[in-house]
Amino acid sequence: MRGGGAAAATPLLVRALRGEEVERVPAWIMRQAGRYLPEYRELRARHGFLECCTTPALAAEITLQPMRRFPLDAAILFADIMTPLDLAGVPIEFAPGPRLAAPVRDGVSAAALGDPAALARRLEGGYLRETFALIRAGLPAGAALLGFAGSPFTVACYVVEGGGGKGEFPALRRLARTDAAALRVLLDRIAEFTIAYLREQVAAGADAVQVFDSWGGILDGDGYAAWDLPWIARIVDALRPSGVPVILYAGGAGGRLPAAAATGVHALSVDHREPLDSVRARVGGGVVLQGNLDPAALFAPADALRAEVARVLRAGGGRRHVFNLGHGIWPETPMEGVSTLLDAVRAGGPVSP
Ligand code: 1CP
Repeated sequence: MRGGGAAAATPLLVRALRGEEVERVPAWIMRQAGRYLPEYRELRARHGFLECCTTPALAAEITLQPMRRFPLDAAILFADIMTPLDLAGVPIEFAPGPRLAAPVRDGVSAAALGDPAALARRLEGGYLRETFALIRAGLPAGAALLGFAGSPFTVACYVVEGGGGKGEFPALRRLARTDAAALRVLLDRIAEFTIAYLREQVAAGADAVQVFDSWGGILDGDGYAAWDLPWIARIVDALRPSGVPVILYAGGAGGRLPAAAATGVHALSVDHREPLDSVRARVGGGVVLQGNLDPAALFAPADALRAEVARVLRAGGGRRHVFNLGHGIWPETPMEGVSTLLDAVRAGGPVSP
């Protein structure tokens, strides 16, 4: 009974994120609320996407939907990486990915994107408190409640392009070479929105937060160091006094994972391209690793899926590991796959030190 009542109440996921020895590897699934769930599709048929994100009862209901079906170790707030911009008054539509009628491609538009202080005032004590309270009330015992935001670079990809396009984001990559000052103003502005949004999530009771940097991998090494990591580090620094663990999803980071770890994040969520044991050899023992089953594995027959889960657990080494996919779950995913995956992680057995 290490530490008595208060320590016993700390969710398994949070203890794992702190690097403590845990009784088993915790598991949750990126984008676990959403389109593969019939109850989500049913609710979305009656409500708009942005309405779902910012209405406490709807956001809480969608957050809890996967928790009712599956033995997940964390719930993650239902929202989108563009939600803080929407709250700051930037006109955004979803079809189904984000679309901006007025992409930002110069310093004047970047500076006019909205007022971070006004957003912070609007957020403080607002809808997120009610949303988190509703989620907390329905959360299974022992499960953690995660908040999240996009990285400033990844959000800027959509803001400069005006949408997702082919995922290459040429408009932003061109801007970095033609008007670096404008891109800096934009990233500063988005980082301020993000810090206000994450601070409010922490105040509302988030046990940990994840920063989704889905697109940093499109940059070359110098670009990653220049345009992505400094703004992630700023967010980590801003949250450090709260003591709340920060997970960074570093999609496509590959060889730059050690640089990503140097931002001071508690955990790195890595994509499926490389086994966790070889990632561990490069990043050292100081950071928790999260991941990294290929989302396509959920379509495999149950035995093959179990074997892949076992392989990921072995590569994770049983300690300083949080089980997850290497990227968000696909909308067509069969639900049996999710059950098989989570049962297999739990059956992975007690962790040997
Ligand atoms: O029709 C609908 O219902 C909208 C589809 C949808 C959903 C369900 C979008 C539009 N966003 C979301 C929810 C969402 N987005 C969540 C909460 C779900 C959960 O975790 O349970 C999260 C964490 C996100 C984060 C997000 N949005 C990322 C980062 C994670 C990743 O997968 O890389 C990114 C890149 C986005 C942008 C976005 N929003 C929506 C779509 C379809 C996309 C990506 C497509 C594109 O690039 O065009």
